[in-house]
Amino acid sequence: MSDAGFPTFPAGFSFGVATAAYQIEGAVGADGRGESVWDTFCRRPGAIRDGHTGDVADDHYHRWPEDVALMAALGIDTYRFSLAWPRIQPTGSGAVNAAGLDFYDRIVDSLVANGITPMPTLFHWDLPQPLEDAGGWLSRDTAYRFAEFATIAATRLADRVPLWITLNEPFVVTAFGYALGVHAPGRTLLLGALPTAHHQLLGHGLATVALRAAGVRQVAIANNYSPAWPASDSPANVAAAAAYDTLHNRLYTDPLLLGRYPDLAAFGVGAAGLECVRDGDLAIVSAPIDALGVNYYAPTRLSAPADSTLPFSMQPIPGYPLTAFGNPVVPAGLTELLTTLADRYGTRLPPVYVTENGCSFPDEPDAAGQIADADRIDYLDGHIRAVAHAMAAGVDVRGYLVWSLLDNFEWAEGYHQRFGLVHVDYDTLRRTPKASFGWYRDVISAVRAAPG
Ligand code: IFM
Repeated sequence: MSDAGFPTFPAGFSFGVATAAYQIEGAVGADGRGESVWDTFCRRPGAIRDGHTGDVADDHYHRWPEDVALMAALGIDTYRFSLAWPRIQPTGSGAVNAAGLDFYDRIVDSLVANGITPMPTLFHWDLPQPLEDAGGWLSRDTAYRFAEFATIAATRLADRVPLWITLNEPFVVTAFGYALGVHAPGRTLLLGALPTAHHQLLGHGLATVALRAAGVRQVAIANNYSPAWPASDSPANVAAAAAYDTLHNRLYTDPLLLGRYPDLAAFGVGAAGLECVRDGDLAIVSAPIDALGVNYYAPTRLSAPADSTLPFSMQPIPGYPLTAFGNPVVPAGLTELLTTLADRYGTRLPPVYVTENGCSFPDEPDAAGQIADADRIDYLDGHIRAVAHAMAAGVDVRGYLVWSLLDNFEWAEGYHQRFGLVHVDYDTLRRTPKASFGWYRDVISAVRAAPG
């Protein structure tokens, strides 16, 4: 820990780590797993930096006992991971692959045996390819298939898993996957991608009902948020920031917590809203949830658009250190985000978990084999304090999960961004805890010893 003034957290506050299936598992052809959109996208020339794929990743599929042992050594309360839909239901509908369910069953058992609460995410972007071939999230039917998958997974695992997350970052799926084409499935529909926002949220709502029917006690969704900072006080820049805030932050949360879409007029979407929304959908989308997952990495600075495609343009944020990904390190942005959510949604905001927060740096072992990632320690230290500040301001935050346990496949960046507390040598798959691993372990144990 960095100093004696480290904040306290209430007893019961969860510290943990997060991962996602396609980023760590590898073994894409093992034991009956079906193809996902990411398998397909990785084969598209030029889609992924240096042609990397998730075929092997961290080989967590075979090495998970070692990874659970690492988590036990870290002393975490909660492990957030995702269930690969194509491993469990290879074509996205119909037949279930027993070997896929068995894999997650073993992991859940092992976590529980080690005193770690499993927190699964049902969809962290690896849509079964046959569903994409039928329209993917542009198709309303995918929402119903997702609820069916939720039933299958929860029927097997709900007895040991208290809190389930439906979707991870639906904004990224819509924006990167369907609007800009830099993620799978690589569509470039720009605002034509908006129906995928509604169909994902509908899928979330339908899955919420399905999970509860299968005995799940707590349901959440993990959205990524970014405080939208205008580049100046000029009305045009303030309007640009408001437009970005709507598209990134409000579009995926107003329907959940307020039962309505925000005004999308800035995007040329008329007063009637999204045409794909049917009567009764918003009641399904806004079914009560038990927690909101908040993923935070950095704020976004906006100015009036340079061209007419979108009503904003993104600007660098000067004056802060940068991660290897080029994200500015702004811990206060996390406090701002959490207090803004509380102000915006008031009593409708359920308890919050910070379900992802972390940073990539070019960590490599030194001559002695040590990975001295002081910049990650600074990052995490600042952001954990930022959570404490938000809690002191009255925000009900119940947990904080570091992205990520292991270095892993960072989507279009391949293996070039290392986010792990544990270094992975991609030639040997050897795991080496970085200095931040020991630091986080000590934070968790000190916080437990002195609850606030
Ligand atoms: O690696 C991703 C993760 O899959 C979703 N949230 C952001 C992380 C870092 O970019």
